[in-house]
Order: sequence, then structure tokens, then C-alpha cells
Amino acid sequence: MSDFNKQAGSLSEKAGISSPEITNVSAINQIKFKRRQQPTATELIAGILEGNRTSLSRAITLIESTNPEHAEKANEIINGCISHANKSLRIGITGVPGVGKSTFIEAFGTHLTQLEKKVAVLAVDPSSSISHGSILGDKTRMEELVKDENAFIRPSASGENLGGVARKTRESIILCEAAGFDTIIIETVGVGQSETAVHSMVDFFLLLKISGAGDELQGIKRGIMEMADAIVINKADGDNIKRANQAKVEFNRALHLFPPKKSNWQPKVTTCSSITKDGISDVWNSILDYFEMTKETGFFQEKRNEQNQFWMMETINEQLKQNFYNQPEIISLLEQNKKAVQNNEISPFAAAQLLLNQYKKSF
Ligand SMILES: Nc1nc2c(ncn2[C@@H]2O[C@H](COP(=O)(O)OP(=O)(O)O)[C@@H](O)[C@H]2O)c(=O)[nH]1
Ligand SMILES: [Mg+2]
Repeated sequence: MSDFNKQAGSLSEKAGISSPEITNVSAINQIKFKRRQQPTATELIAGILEGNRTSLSRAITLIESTNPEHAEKANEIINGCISHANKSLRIGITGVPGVGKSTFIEAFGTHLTQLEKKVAVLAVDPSSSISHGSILGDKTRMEELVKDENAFIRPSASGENLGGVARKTRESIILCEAAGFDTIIIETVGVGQSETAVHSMVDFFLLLKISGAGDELQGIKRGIMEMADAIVINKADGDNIKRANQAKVEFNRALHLFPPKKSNWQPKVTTCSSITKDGISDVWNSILDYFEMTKETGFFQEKRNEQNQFWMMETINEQLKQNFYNQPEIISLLEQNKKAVQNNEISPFAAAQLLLNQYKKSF
């Protein structure tokens, strides 16, 4: 029995069988070590630029991590990728739960990959830390797309607040673009504030609706209608076609009441079925018209510049806030002052000032 077999306990049953020449413990250990070792930022950047999905996934995991060391590495990767990004079209999709966003993305995304587009699907869902990533469950609605080698689907980052989740998604967009994905689809859950966050990171914002209940125009926040570059009435199939067409007329009428958009684009209302795929290619053609127009007028770049400024400010605000609330002295002083304010022992303004003064002392 060779030395090697004596050392490698699990292989000792092979006693009597001579081990092949190339098996040597140090080589095996080296391979094992390499596998365990985390790739460096440089290695991940190289992998992303080659379009390697494992590198992309790993880098996004670093972005999503709350470990400060990971954050530093993530920043290095983003910096290494950013000059390769920006060459995609970013499309946001919103609509109330059940309207068919995931099913639509499956149909729409598959249509795009058939046109040889490379599609990345991300999500902004601040509730996903509770529901463990709704898009993950939604992956069952994206059976084709999940298998598609020209598609990359990533569930929403989890996080305590929308700002953090949105920032992580925004950073992930950069990495997806650097990895060669030319169409980025961002799904939002359609409850609460996530729409505004998604609107501020996409070029085109699509509102998905369904007809029915006779209250088409109720229940949609005016602000979301105003943000939409297109309204698509989904589930226009079977018995529903007629109602969907009626809804289309109503939405068109409603949209004309809004002031013209800064882009000068007149949002369109169309119908589609994510099941039969009717109307899916029209949605894409309309989006292409939008891009052609806004690139010609310069609005496309102008909007991206504005968004970049916005994200810089958001990141500063976010970090300042986090930094403030995470200071141990602030945490205890805040609790004391909350009680004091409640008992009318101090005015809310004086209490705030006291806390801010304490914070300034920490520099
Ligand atoms: N008939 C019909 N059903 C649809 C269509 N799109 C989605 N659905 C169904 O509507 C339900 C909700 O869809 P889902 O994609 O999960 O909606 P989400 O919550 O907006 O992501 C599912 O049962 C889908 O099968 C469609 O175009 N036609
Ligand atoms: Mg969904």
C-alpha cells in the first residue's frame, strides 16, 4: 500500500489497488483549496466581462452582502465593470400582484431571446426578505426563460429597506450589462413605493393592467399612470378579449388627460396575452420606437445622466442615515430622547438637535 493510500483514509478500502501516477495528495489539496478560495475582485471582473454567469452571480452576492469587507470588494468590481456597462436597454415592469408580470416576463423575455437578445431579469421587492424572494417562486412562471442560456434571472435582494434593496438592484444592473446582457428587465411588486425606485433606474416604464371589475381607472395611483411609458392590458385572451379592448379605450382616454411627458413620448395602450403570446411582439416594437425617438432627441442620455446624479445623492443619503443610526451612542440617546419627547420633557426639535450634536462630536 502506498503512502498516499495510508494517508487518505476514505480511499483505504482500495488497498491493494495501485493508485494512478497522477494522484498525489498535495495536488488534490491544492485543487480543494482553490475551490474553497473566494475568487479575487480581479478574477470576478474578468469572468463577468467574459460573460461568465457564475462570476456574475457571485459578484451580485457580494453586492447583496451586508458584510463591509464584501461591500469593499463589490465596489471594486463595480468600478471595474462600469465602463463596460450602459450599453443596454433597461425596462421596468410594474402592476398589482396577480396581473401577470412574471408570466408576461416569461413570454416577453423569450420573445427577446428569440431575437437574439440577451436578457437579464432582476427584481425590486423589499418584502422579499419576508416572503424569501417572491421572484424565486415566480421562477416557476418563467420555466422557459430559466432554461434559456441567453437569459439570467436573479431574485430580489433582501433588505430591511427599499433604498438598500433598490441600490443593490441598480448596482446589479451594471454588472449584468458588463456581462453582455443587452436588455435588462426589472420587475417590481406593485405595492407601495418600489415603483418610484424602479422608475428611477430604467429607460422605459411599463404598467401592466388587466380589465375587469368595471373599475379600470380606480385603484391605480395617478402617479404610477403618469410614470408609465406604456400601459399593457394583459390577459386579453378567451372571453376576456372584448373587455380588454374596452379597457384599452378607457385607458387611452385617461392618458390623454395627462400633460405631455418631458420625453414628448405619447404613451401607448395595447393589449396582450402572456399565455397565447398575442400582442407581445407589439409591446417590443413600441419600446423600440421609444428608444429610437428618445435617442434621437437626446432625452435617453439626459434621463440616464439625471438618474446617475440621483443615485449618487441617494447613496450618500442612505449611508449618512445608516451611519447615524448605527452609532452606539446614538442608539441609546435616541431611545432616551424618544421617551423624553413622549413625556413632554423636551421638544422634538431640541431632541433632534441634541442627537445631531452628539453625532457631530463623533468626527
Ligand atoms: N388567461 C391568462 N392568464 C394569465 C395571463 N398572464 C398571467 N396569467 C395568470 O395570472 C396569474 C398570475 O400571474 P403572475 O405572472 O404570477 O402575476 P404577477 O403576480 O403579476 O407576477 C397566474 O395564474 C397566471 O397563469 C394571460 O395573459 N392570460
Ligand atoms: Mg410575479
